[in-house]
Amino acid sequence: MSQSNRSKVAVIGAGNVGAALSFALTMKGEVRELAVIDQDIKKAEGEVMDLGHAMALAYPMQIEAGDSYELCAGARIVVVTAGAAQKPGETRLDLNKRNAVIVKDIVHKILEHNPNPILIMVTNPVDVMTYVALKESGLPPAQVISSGTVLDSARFRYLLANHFRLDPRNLHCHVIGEHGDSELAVWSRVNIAGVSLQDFCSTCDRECRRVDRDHIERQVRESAYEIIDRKGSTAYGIGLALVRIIRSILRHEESVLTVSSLVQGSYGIRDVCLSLPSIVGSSGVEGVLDASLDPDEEAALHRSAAVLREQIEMLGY
Ligand code: 6V0
Repeated sequence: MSQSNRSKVAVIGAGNVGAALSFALTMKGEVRELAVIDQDIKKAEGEVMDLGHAMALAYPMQIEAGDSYELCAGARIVVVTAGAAQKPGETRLDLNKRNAVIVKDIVHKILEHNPNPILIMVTNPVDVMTYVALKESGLPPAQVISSGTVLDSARFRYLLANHFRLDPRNLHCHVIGEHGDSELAVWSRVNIAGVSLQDFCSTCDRECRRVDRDHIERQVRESAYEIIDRKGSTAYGIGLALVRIIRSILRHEESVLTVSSLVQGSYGIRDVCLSLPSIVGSSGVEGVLDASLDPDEEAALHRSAAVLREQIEMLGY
């Protein structure tokens, strides 16, 4: 890490997510140096020119664009958002295979110029791609993480906060497992300003309906589809979720975030990457909060791990 600039971030992929992340980093003044890399060099250059003009209005930093992985040199964090979108008629497995080829290639190119970064994967299916990046890079598991269900947990907080008419920042609640259809909301641990869900509902005088758990959980799980159906892609939420993770690493905040990383025995699960509440600091994932879950939740987490394990095996790992 001695060669790295502790606040340089490189973003691979200048598409919707890469651009939203770069904009959010610029607006928040989180980094001193930003590199944006895309095989479509004009796209990367266009985004960086546009961001450059915001510099005098936001926070100064150095930004550069290109198609060369040399730009990753010295970055403490490299975020991988490059990937192919699903083609009409293409199966999920075919997309997985295509993105696995892209991710393998990108990871090797990053390491040629930067042997010890923290990798943050975003490309979907993100838990599977995190596993591919881990195996291909040979980096310590703590340093290969993904946005996992950080965004899903934020959606869960937002929806519950709307229900209770409260500030979402006063809600602690997590979505864990796969970032995808088998994910689960951990209702047993919902905490509203220090009060359990059960106690909060029994003392609340707002006369709202009982929390419709299935409805909220379905909304969390399906919101990406709903947004994509309306505007073609999701970007702002994931952009800010990534900024939250990056800040916790660069400032060693040790925030508890549901990033995805290699699970090494929690709840008896091994050799798969999925999201659990994790302590995120300057060396990546520094610990996992794997306190007991309700039996139904633990069973659902095992099912989610099995779904991911099957996808990993289908890629030949
Ligand atoms: P996009 O807008 O199509 O951008 C992808 C970018 O990647 C394009 O600019 C491409 O030129 C570039 N690219 C493709 N292949 C390569 C390569 N080999 N090397 C360099 N650049 C390359 O997609 P968008 O930004 O919307 O999404 C990117 C990925 O993020 C997709 O896999 C999404 O499914 C995934 N998302 C993951 C989320 C999460 O929570 N994990 C959330 C949103 C999107």
